[in-house]
Amino acid sequence: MRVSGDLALSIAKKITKQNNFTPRYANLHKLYFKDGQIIDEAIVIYFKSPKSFTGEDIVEFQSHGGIAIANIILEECINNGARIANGGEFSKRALLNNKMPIEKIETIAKMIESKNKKSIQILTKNLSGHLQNFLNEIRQSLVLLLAHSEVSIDYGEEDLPSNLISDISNKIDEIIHKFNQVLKNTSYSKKIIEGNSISIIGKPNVGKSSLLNTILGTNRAIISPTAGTTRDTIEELIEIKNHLVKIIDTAGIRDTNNDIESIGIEKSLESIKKADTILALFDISKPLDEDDFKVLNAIKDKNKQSIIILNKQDLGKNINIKEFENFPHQVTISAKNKEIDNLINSLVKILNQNTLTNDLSLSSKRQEDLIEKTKENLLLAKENIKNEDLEIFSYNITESLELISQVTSNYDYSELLDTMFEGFCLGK
Ligand SMILES: Nc1nc2c(ncn2[C@@H]2O[C@H](COP(=O)(O)OP(=O)(O)OP(=O)(O)O)[C@@H](O)[C@H]2O)c(=O)[nH]1
Ligand SMILES: [Mg+2]
Repeated sequence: MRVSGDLALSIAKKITKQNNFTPRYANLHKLYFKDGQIIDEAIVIYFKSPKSFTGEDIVEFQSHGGIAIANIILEECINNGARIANGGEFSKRALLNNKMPIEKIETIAKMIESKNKKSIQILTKNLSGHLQNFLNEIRQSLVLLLAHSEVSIDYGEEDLPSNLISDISNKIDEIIHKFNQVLKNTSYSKKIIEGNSISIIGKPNVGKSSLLNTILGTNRAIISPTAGTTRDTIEELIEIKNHLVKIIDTAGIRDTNNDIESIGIEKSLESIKKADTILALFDISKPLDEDDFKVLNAIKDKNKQSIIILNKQDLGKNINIKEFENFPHQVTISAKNKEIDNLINSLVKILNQNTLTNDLSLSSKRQEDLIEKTKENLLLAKENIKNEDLEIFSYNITESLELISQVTSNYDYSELLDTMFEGFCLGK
């Protein structure tokens, strides 16, 4: 347990009935109730302000495990003047006391949420000043552009070197290109951090939910011989050979008059659009029908990877596979008999194409928004320099500088703070 703030030390003194705490020393102390009765023994460490995580006085209690002991110590802290921290309050205080820059806090928040090793690998890069360096470089280029422009304004347009406009334009293009790369890498990293979404689609009864269950190794979805069993999409996160994936089971696609089923089918079609990879299921034991063609149509022109899955191989083959000629990935499985190895291999091959790059990625929506807005201003600047509108150009560059400064500097973000920190776990 961690207590932060002006009262931290006095609370520690009251609970331990000790007066001497050497900062940063771990000592075993008895902990007492107010009436003198012993609660437990615990290691108590005092971090004197400003040398602590929050920058304030902090006392940490390392008690024996178990919820009951922890709750009792917590209660005693509260009885002596502490209160329960709000979500992310420790990090918020660290930020306000200049112990940690905002972009680092955003990265840590993402790391806490992370569910696999690859995500951590991506995010730790952001802790080592990658982003700071990148933005400094951009900032220097912008300052240089601004200087060029200001000088030209001062000296009058007759002194403008003939190639100045094209030089400035090219420089802006270079910066925008760098931003685009970072944004692209960010959306790519996000997939790794949040999980590639993989949608299982097909007409009713082909075994979509059976496949979901077999992949998960649990009875997550209801399975039945009645067509139209799954009415709503079901999402589950799972790690497949070190790849985090979000598997989505959907309602079977077919013509229906049932209102509820129709809503489910709308969601299935929506899920095709959102998915990174599609698993399209067909029953190998029956000839393709109209509904199967509807499914094929829905994935035909999509610019994303699809695997054609011929399920129910245990029932024998009665399908014309010519219809699948244009799809490079095809596997035959039995979801019911848990024979899905070739599907997993095929899927892993697709997922392996997402190899990690060393490029920078952003770790929050706030950072992305600021980069997008900076980009917009630079596009305006480019337009204005073409029209030799130097003053407006300078204004656009100044705006851009201000915007990218906000990515890393403790700018005025008071209203942003609460929304940002409430997503944090307690005690972080
Ligand atoms: N023989 C055989 N039957 C299977 C196989 N996979 C699924 N089934 C059966 O097919 C029926 C339908 O399976 P579900 O998994 O509910 O099918 P679904 O595609 O989710 O169906 P909807 O939710 O209605 O769209 C069930 O009776 C399953 O037991 C398989 O590989 N072989
Ligand atoms: Mg189903």
